[in-house]
Amino acid sequence: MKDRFLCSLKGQKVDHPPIWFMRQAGRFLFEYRFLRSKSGSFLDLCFSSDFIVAATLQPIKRYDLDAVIVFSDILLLPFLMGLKLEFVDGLGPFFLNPIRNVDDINKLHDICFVKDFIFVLNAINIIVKELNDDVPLIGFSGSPWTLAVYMVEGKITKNFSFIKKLLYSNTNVLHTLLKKLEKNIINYLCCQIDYGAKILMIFDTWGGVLPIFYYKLFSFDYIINIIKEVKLYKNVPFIIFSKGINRFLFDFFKNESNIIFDVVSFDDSDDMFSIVNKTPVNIAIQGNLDPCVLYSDDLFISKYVNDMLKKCYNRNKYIFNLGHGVYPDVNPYSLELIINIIKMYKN
Ligand code: 1CP
Repeated sequence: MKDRFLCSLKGQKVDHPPIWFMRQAGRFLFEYRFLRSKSGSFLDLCFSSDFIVAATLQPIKRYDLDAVIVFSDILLLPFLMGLKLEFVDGLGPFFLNPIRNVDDINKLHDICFVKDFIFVLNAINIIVKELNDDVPLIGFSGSPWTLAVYMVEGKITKNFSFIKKLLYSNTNVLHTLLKKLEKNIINYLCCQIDYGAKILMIFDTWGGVLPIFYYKLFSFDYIINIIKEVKLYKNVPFIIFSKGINRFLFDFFKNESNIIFDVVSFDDSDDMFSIVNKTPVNIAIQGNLDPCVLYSDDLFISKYVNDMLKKCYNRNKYIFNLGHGVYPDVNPYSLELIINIIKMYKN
């Protein structure tokens, strides 16, 4: 079926739930590792339109998927705003000059759109032509809070002490940084629409490290502002990825009827039954299969996925995905298995 994803978001009947996987373009695929081994650093690859096109299309060439996500990284935005970034194999990203005070924030420059991001935007343009309107391309950005976490901590962290120090001792400085990010993210997402992205996604991977009562002020309100502004420009569907904040969202759904985002990508912490019950019918549900299930054998995967589908298959506006991205050491075959299970599922 053509464009299963957008049909499902419009509430139309689809033959089976749309399927895609977070981090479907990347390290778990042999063909990605092959391309990567022939090229320079990860960052070099992120700046090559040819590589972006190739890596984005790899999963759709291998699997029958209903969306592609542009191969890029949320950390390119702070890099282009002036933070020195390195990706160290096995260790992850490092900012060599992390943000620690207002002077550091003042040194960040606004991105020059479309010039600074032209390598991604040109790639989006080529990919969309190649996809021929059969499946949509998902554009994305990190949330201001999640980007700020990396920019202030400088690297992957366990206790988030630098960003929380800023939050508790210099709140206004943190808001200055979040506001600056918000403005650049809005521009970036609008450009992605201009070049052909049909759906946009905001990754708030670290929202859940905020105390629940601060989540709204330091993360959610910024995400909502971004969505409002971008939708004024063009009304494309928005997915929010809500790692660790289901409790907040369920309370929000109880009290708020005018919801501006279209899809929530749920992590694996709640049972699908409770997600279906607590999410309003006009909001699409995406997720929440534990990515580690993909390490198991066929029988277990099949039982687990079938149990999950029982709880959500008949819900209008349900999109299959994992609760987080595909891990790099997963066997690519297990994705194919899951796709077949969904396609063959009978109620
Ligand atoms: O080849 C390599 O070694 C680099 C590994 C890699 C890849 C393939 C990184 C480094 N980023 C990416 C691509 C990427 N990152 C995509 C496009 C591919 C796809 O989704 O199919 C996307 C959407 C992201 C987004 C991203 N980057 C997030 C948000 C989503 C999430 O997984 O929580 C975050 C937190 C990052 C930071 C990042 N980038 C890379 C690393 C190692 C990290 C640190 C966090 C991590 O380990 O995932």
